[in-house]
Amino acid sequence: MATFRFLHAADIHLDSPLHGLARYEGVPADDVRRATRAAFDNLIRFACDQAVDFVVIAGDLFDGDWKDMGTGLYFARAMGKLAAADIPVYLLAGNHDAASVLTRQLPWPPNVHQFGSRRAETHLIEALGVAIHGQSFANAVVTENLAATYPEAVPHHFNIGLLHTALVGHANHYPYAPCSIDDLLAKRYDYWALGHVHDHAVHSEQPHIVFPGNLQGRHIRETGPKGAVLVDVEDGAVTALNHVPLDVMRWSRVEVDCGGATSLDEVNAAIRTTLGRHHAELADGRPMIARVVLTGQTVLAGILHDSQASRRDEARALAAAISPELWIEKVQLEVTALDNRTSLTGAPEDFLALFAEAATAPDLAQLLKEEFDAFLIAAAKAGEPGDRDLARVVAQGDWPALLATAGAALGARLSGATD
Ligand SMILES: [Mn+2]
Repeated sequence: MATFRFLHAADIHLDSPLHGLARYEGVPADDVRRATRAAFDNLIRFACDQAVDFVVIAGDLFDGDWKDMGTGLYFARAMGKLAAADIPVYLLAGNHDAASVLTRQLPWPPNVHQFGSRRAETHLIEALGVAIHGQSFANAVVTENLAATYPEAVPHHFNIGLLHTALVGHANHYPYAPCSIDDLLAKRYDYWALGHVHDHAVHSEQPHIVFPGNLQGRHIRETGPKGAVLVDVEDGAVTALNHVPLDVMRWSRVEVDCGGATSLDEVNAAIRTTLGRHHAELADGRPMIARVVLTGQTVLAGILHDSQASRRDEARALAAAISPELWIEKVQLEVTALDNRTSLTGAPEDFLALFAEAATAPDLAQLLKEEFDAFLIAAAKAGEPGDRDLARVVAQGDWPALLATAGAALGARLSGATD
């Protein structure tokens, strides 16, 4: 049997929007909007550079019905480039681009072979001794086991099963065209080119049962390198299988341990360090969109929860200093307060530290002002003799002075130095 290489892609979701960057000062909106096309451009260029013998696309090439003909015309041009390089493409429709979902059509170049949705079909590439079996989704919701009715393997050929399926199920994906690994093994094909699940996964190596994952992450649940799988076949056996990153922007979830932090400066320092390391290790030269997740037990838990918008703005500023192409989608708070015993013994010191910090940190002072304004005004009006100074600075709205005074008074009370 012949020696050849092919590219296996799926879940390209052309022209799908990227979620989570709306109204973000400085984000290049055009690049974000074009990301799925730019990743597909990478795939076309890679296929030509590697001179692959053919490309298979296992469903969800499109994200849904085209808003206009632009999406289809873009795809037709991309296929024209593969045609010029003599590379045929075999594709089927998944739940997002099922026959019933797409109301518009265009004639594809003759190098594009699309599987029908009425029954499983087989396309042969005789020059390579390859048989490709597949069936498109007729509707968005396919609950029957499509693989069960796929044709028998063609003898003396390298048999590829192209299928859009959730297998026996996946937490993040609808259970469409369900089937088991055993169902697939029973067909005695040489390679199952699957689509639908957006994470790259190799479920079997004898024969190969592979999800390439989607081509371009589109939101924070699609993190890490995204791309396609390059498969080398020699004399009927797979000799190499490589996941090739082709994405143009990369999503990442960055956990920052704030355990033990006692000031917002320490939290910011932890964000800066962790984000910087993460970016250096995982961005791979691409723009990166990160979600910062603050974790750990800290006395600052309450403050962090109350100042989420400031945290996001500060994280965005810290990110910009690491790289102008590092964006913060969101700061998520998973910090917890210290348990009661710890906070009882820790409170006075931490509370004083907070006041001390607030005197020189405008953000924190503002936050405390919002929290305590009403209380302090009421306290000042109560007119206790010892609170004269407090009453004066409250009246003047002199917050740095107020914090220093309140902090000193509080310290004195907590240490029992006053009666
Ligand atoms: Mn999909």
